[in-house]
Amino acid sequence: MIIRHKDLSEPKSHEITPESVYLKRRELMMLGGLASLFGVLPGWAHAINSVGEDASRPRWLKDQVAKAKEVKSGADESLTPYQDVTGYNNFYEFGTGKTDPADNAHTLQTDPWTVTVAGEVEKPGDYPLETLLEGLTLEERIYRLRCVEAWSMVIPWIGVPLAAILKKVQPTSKAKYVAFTSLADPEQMPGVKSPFTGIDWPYREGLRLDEAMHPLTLMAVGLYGRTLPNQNGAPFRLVVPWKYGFKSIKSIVRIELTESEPATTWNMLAPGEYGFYANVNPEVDHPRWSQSRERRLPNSFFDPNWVPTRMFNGYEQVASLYKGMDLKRNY
Ligand SMILES: Nc1nc2c(c(=O)[nH]1)N[C@H]1C(S)=C(S)[C@@H](COP(=O)(O)O)O[C@H]1N2
Ligand SMILES: [Mo]
Repeated sequence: MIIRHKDLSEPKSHEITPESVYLKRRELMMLGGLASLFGVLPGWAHAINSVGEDASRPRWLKDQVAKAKEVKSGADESLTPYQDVTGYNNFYEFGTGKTDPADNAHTLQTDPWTVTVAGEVEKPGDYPLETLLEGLTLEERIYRLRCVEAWSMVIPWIGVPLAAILKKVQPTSKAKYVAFTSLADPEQMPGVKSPFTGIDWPYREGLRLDEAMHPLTLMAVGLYGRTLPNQNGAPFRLVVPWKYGFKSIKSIVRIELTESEPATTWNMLAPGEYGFYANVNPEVDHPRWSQSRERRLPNSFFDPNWVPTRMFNGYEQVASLYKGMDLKRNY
């Protein structure tokens, strides 16, 4: 069954991938199972099988991920291969190099995982991840991810709208923002120990409540039909497809509803370069580089694969959230 969200689907004709190019999750799993019996695997199925991150995940999460339903979400472009999605990452808790997270994040312990819900909510508390997701149907959504560094990917996430989780914990009438905090454990995360990032740990992010409630805003627990690899923010991370990637905070341990705008990591570090809103906007350049185009991965030095950057990363249905706001000032 396909759940259709009308306001989410507006694929552009040039972006449509022929159905045959996109191997469906279940077909892949069957194929993977069959093929491994005979010792032949398509390249990326092999890559997934060889990662093995699923082995350390709890049964309940694997089962829930396996039952995810496809939702058309407007980015039916060619998917960025699994190897790039899981091998080229920003996750400074594990180092600042693009391959550091894939090399180092195996030390992250993701089960059991507890999320503290605090602040302006009727039902605060320490929630096991299983309880937060209980009774919710996971959705598979293909989103573009546009990093502020001017590269981008197309990723098939698995998750639930943040709105469904907020509904469980019931924001009070005073709640105006949602503040998120990542795990910051120097024992598990070598980057947290390192003096080189200048980041005041833990990594923090935030959204206005109406942004948080928007149906595009996802809490992801998987990608490519599997639970999230550690380097992509296991076991539970935010995905806000119309904002620069740094808003999509990983490995979340705390969600706090607040009355005032929360402090956010990149804004604390360089307020002139990274704003609270961070909406993808080709007309507002980063002080040190243009934001009018992006390198779509996979690419290479000789074939950078530049594509034009689109307002709100192509998710123009969010424009009404910012009516009357000067997006040059609120970058
Ligand atoms: N906790 C935490 N979350 C984070 C980051 C980080 O360094 N730490 N990097 C952000 C940036 S800059 C990007 S582009 C995305 C990258 O997500 P991906 O590695 O899954 O593609 O994660 C974001 N979330
Ligand atoms: Mo980023």
